[in-house]
Amino acid sequence: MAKAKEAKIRKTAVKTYHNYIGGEWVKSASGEWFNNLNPADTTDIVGRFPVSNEEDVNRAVEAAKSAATKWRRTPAPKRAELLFTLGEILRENKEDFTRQMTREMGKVLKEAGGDVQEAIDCTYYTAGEGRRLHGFTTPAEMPNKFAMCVRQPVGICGLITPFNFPMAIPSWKLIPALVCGNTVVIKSGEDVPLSTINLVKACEKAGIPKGVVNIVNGFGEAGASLVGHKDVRLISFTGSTDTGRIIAEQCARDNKIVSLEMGGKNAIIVMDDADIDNAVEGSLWGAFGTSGQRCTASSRLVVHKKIYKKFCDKLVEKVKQLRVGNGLDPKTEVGPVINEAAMEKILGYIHIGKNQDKATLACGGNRLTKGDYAKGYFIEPTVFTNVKPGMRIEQEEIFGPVTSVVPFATLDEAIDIVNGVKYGLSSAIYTQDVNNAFHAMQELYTGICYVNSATIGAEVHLPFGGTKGTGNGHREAGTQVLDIFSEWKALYIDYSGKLQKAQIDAVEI
Ligand code: UN1
Repeated sequence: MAKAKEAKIRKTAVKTYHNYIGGEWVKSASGEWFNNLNPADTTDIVGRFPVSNEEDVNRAVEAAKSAATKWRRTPAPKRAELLFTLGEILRENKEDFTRQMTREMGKVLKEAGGDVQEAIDCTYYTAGEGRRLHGFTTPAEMPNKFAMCVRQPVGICGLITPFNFPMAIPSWKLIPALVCGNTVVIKSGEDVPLSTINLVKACEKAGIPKGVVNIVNGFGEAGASLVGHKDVRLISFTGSTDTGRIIAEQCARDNKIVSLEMGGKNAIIVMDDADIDNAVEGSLWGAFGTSGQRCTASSRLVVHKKIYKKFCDKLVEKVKQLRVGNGLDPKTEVGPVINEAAMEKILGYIHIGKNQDKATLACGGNRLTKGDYAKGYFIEPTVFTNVKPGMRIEQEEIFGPVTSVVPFATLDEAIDIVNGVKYGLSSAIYTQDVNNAFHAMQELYTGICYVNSATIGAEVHLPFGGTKGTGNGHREAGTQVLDIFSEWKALYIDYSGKLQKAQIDAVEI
């Protein structure tokens, strides 16, 4: 009896979610499911989600194909009207979506709210493109001939999204893809499927036609099938550099468009003329916000040796006071990391920092296991000092609540340190000297650069992306993202009534 009751509770307590294909919420072809766990309390099952395979992806791509012509021919301002409605729906549901995001991803409520807000901002801003999507005209070289350029959609887009910004990053890809007239298949991040489903449900509610937006949930098999599908014209991926490289290779073989946003090893330079307290606050936020799980995280603090000790003392004192815990508790400042594998990787880097690099562990360094902590993936905010350029913790992306403080003597030396990694996403400098600021802005080879602010906090109307190992030259957000999701078409109209040969016929002057 007791057992039956327990089974019933479990059945009703764990909600089941589905794939969205061709306007229907459907099970996966295999009928398999996976549990989505709360990383702050792994006894809390957020929901069960379909494990999708090639068959599911084929169906989703088929649905996207069926919807493509009508959507492409829908005038862009009309497509955008639906997106404005979507923005309204996201705004109305912000609180719910925020709580659900914290529960499945772990980031603290304020930051989850920021994540949903970023999706709202992206939706309103990019929907505005429906009445712009500017092309251009230019003179033709022959008389009585007109030349112009317009954007055309690329076709079916596969969007593969990560765990760390469960609604913002899918929106960065989805909204511009839609405003440009593409249809899409999203493969959600396996640790955060609920937030992406919330976004897709909002699209359904906004009246976006069936088949225009499809979502398959699951793991690598679904992602690989999407990348390998012959009818998918474009892959937009955010995630690890290793996976991105595999995707790029496959896309090169199939001649697909591919846009990649990958790792970072971002740094803040703190000059001896900086406002130290402001720099410490910025470093704290940049390094430990989202438990360091941002591509833009400030995982290196490159500090002038004249103020090095003072800066480190102040920083460590503040880091020790950070409140680690369940993100649903409004007092929490640092939540858990996403899953066990991530926790092991981060602890592995802490071990490397201590034993191989032989940097000084100034604070933190351990998994938290007492009481409720034991149920989740909590790591103490960790600071390494006396870190030297070239050490592994200084070079490799850790993606956790760990930062390294590196001393330097001159600004040019600091710039070399910041640039001396394989990534190039974000950088920052704290200084009160305008010459230092402009020199750094010129020399730091990153896609984003901040002055007197941390390396995180990009806004949606500016381009987002990085140099070197961070990406492949594309930029998301801003109007620049339109260059990913549309292709240029050059149009020539000859109204001379006769054959005119460009480059060959002489034009009388
Ligand atoms: C990411 O880290 O993958 O600039 C995205 C920021 C956020 C987006 C980060 N607006 O930190």
